[in-house]
Amino acid sequence: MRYTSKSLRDIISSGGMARVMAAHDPLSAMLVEEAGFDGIWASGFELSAAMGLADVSLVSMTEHLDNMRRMAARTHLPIVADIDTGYGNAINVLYTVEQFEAAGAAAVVIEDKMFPKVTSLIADGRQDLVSIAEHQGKIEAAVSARKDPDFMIIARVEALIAGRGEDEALARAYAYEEAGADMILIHSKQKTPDEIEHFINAWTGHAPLVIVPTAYPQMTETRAKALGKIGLLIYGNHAIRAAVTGMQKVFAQIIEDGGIERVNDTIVPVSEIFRLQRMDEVKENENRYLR
Ligand code: SPV
Ligand code: MG
Repeated sequence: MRYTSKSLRDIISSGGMARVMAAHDPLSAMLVEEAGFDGIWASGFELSAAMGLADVSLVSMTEHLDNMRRMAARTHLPIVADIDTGYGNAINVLYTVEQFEAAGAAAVVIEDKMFPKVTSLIADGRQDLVSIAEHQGKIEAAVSARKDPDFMIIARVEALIAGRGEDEALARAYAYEEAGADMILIHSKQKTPDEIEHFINAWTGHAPLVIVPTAYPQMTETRAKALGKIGLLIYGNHAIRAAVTGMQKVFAQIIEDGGIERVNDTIVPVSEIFRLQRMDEVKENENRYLR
């Protein structure tokens, strides 16, 4: 059974806060599900990194969609697709949203940066934004393109990332809510939660907020819930960072030792990979069907 977009909307509209973890391929998406998160973040940053690329609009929509379909085929959780700027203007957004919904996403996040975008957390990044009116048009296009009313359109405000201050961030957030966004993602790269908490306390809109607390890890789930306005908390890049941590450690040890004997017991056994690959089902099917 695939969860529907409704399951994500259900959590949020009942006043809950959904916890969504990043993934970059079907296996990491499966591990997100097994760990007990409420959804999967189809992160542009993670997919770019997994392809050995910078997160600067190099990965094509087709590559992102292929990965989305593969993740959706192997998991049951709702998938929140990070579609960056929507791959162009409002006309491109119409097609992009249609494609991501058809590929199995439960929600899309569209940011108000100019295409091609530059990754948000980089120091001194070129952070050009489109006008408020242009992004409103893109959000309206996204809303009109969805088929399932429970498919969520999340507008992402990059004004704090671009250093434009809280007043502009709030103006943008209210404008995108007015354009029909179901939720507003407000992003910050400050090293403490102060900036984001100030914005959240100032927000008087009805749309629940979305945060990605990568830069300010002091923001625990308890602290986020206590703010009372957050519908979705995204762990933005912890799958790829965990994978890199694991591989760097093990590869270095093998080089140092000149063999695999010492690392063998420090990593999951091959049987664990067989379990994830459902080899038990393959065996059952062999018994049933192979003559
Ligand atoms: C991503 O994970 O691709 C994001 C979050 O957009 S961030 O990298 O923090 O901008
Ligand atoms: Mg992204």
